Amino acid sequence: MALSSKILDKLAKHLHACQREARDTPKITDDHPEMDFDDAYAIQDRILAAKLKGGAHMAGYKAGLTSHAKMKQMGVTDPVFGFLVDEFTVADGGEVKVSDLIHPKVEPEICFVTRDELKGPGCSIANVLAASDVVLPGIEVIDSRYRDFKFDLKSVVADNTSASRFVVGGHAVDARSVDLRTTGIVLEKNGVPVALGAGAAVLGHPAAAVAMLVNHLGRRGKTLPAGSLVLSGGATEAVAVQAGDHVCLRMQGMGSVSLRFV
Ligand code: OOG
Ligand code: MG
Repeated sequence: MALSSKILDKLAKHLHACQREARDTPKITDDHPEMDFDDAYAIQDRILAAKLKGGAHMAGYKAGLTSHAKMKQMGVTDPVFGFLVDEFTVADGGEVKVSDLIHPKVEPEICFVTRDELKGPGCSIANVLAASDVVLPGIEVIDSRYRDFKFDLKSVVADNTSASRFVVGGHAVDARSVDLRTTGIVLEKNGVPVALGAGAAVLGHPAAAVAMLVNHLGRRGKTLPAGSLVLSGGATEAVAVQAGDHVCLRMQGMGSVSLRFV
C-alpha cells in the first residue's frame, strides 16, 4: 500500500460521489501516481462498504478487460475485477435513464451462476465448470467516471471497473451442456448488429475469467460464495449508446436479452 487510509477514504468518497451524481473526473493516478493495486482495490472495497451501509445488497461480481478487443480498446493489458450490487440491476427489456449516467457503453457478456463455493488460489476452468449451475446472456452497461473513458488499470479498479448497470436474461442453460468457446454472440443496436463475437474471445474460455476472479479473491482472503452471479467480461468492444437506443444481445442457444436507453 502506498496511500494513507485517509487518502483512500477521500478517493473512495470522491469516486462514489461521481458515480451517484453522474459527474466525471480526471483519473485519480494523475494526483496520486504512487497508488498501487492494493490501494486501488482498497478504494473499491470502501465504495462497496459505503453502498452496503446505505442499504445495498451484493448482486454478484464482474471480470473486465478479459478480451483482446476490450484490452485494445482501452489500451490496457490485464483483467480487472469489480462488484455488482442490486442498484445496478435492470430488468430484461427494461429502461436505463441516460441522465443518471455520464457516457454509457454496452458490452455483451457470458454470465455464470455458481452452485458451489469456489476458492483460490489454484482455481481452474474445470473447477469453475464443476461448481457452476447455469450460464446466461447479459448486457453490461459500463460508465467510467473518468473523463472521456481515459484511465489506467489502477484508476479503473478504484472506480469499480466502470460498473453502472447490467441486465441478465434470455434462456439459462447448464454450464456444462454447451461449448462456451464457440458460443456465438450478436449485439444489436436499434436492430443492427454492431458487435459480433464468440465466447473464446474471453481469455480463450469465459470460465477462465471466473477462475481468475476466484484466484484474485483468494489472494485477498475471500472466496466466491455459492449462488454468485459473475459477468465474465465483454467479448467484443464496448459500444456507445444514447437516449432512444434499443440494445439487444443474442447468444447462441441462450435466447436474447435487451434494454432501452431513455
Ligand atoms: C472497464 C470495465 C471493463 C469489461 O467487460 O471488459 C469491463 C472499462 O472498459 O471501462 O467491464
Ligand atoms: Mg464488462
